[in-house]
Amino acid sequence: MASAAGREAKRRRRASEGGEADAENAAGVSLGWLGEHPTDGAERLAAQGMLRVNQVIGGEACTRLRELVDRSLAEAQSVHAAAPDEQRWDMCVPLDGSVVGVLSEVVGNLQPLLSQLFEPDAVLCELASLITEGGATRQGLHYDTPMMTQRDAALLITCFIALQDISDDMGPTIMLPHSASVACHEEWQRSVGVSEQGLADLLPGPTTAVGSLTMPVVRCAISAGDVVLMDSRLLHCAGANLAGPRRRLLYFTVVDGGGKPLPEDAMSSMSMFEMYRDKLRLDNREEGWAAHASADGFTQTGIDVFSGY
Ligand SMILES: O=C(O)CCC(=O)C(=O)O
Repeated sequence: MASAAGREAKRRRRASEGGEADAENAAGVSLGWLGEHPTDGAERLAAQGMLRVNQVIGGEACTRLRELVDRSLAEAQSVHAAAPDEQRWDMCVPLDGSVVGVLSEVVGNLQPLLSQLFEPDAVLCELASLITEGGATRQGLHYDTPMMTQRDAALLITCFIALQDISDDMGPTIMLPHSASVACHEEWQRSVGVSEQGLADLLPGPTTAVGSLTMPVVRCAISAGDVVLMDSRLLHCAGANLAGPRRRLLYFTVVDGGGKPLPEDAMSSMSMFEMYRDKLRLDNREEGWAAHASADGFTQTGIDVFSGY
C-alpha cells in the first residue's frame, strides 16, 4: 500500500495531467455565452464529447419535474413491489403538460447549439429519468453507443438535466472527456476485464488509466437546472450515492435526422415510451409536442421502468 506522501504525490501528478480543458469542462458555459458562440460550443462538444451548460431552466421547472419523477417512482415501486430495496431506477417519463413545457424550454434554450449539431428533422429517441437512492454503488464505466462502424451513422447526444443541486457525494455522473474515440474504445475493450475493479479507486480523478491511455475524469456535480450534453459514445457512469439524498436527473437523447442510419447497436439509447417514438422532432417542437401530452401520462402510457440500471 502506498504511503500518505506517495498517495499525495500521485494525486498531484494526476491533477497536473488533468488539463485546463477539463477544468473548463467542469465549470461549464452559460446560455448567454452559447448564444454568442454556438460554433465554439459545438466544437467543444465535438472535441471533448461533453459540454456543461449552466442554468438552462429555472428552479420552479426543476421542482415540477422532480415531483413528477417522485410520483413516477412511487407508482413504479407499487408495481415492482418485488424490488423494494432497489437503489437505481431508469424510468421512461410520461409527457404530461409540465414535461412538454419544460422540455420545449430546454430544447429552445439549447437551440443555438443543437442547430449546429443536427439536421432540423433530428428527433428525440430517449426521454426518461435516472434516480439513485443513498447507498447506490457506482455504475460500471460504459458507453451507450459503440464507435460507429458505418461512416455516415447518425450522431446521438444525450442531455442530462439536474433536477436538484447534485453534490460530489450524491453520485454525480462521471464522464471521461475525449473518450469518444476509436483509440479509447479499443483500449477500454482490451483492458475492461482487468481494470474495471481498479477504476473504482481511480475514478475520483482528475485522471484515470484506460488501458495504456491516461484519460481526464469529470464528475458532473452540478446545480439544479444545469444540463450536461454528452456524446453517447463517451465513457461514463453514474457515481456512488454515498448517503443520499435521492438524486434525480431527467434526460433526453437527440438522434440526428437527414436520413442518416442509426448506429449499429444503439439499443441502449432508446429509453422512451413507444408512443412518442419518432414524434418529437426538433423542428415541430412548438406545434407538435403538446399534441402528444396527456393530463395523466400513466393512464396513457403505463409504466416502463428499468430498476438496477
Ligand atoms: O445515472 C447516471 O448518472 C448515469 C446513468 C448512465 O450512464 C446509464 O445508465 O447509462
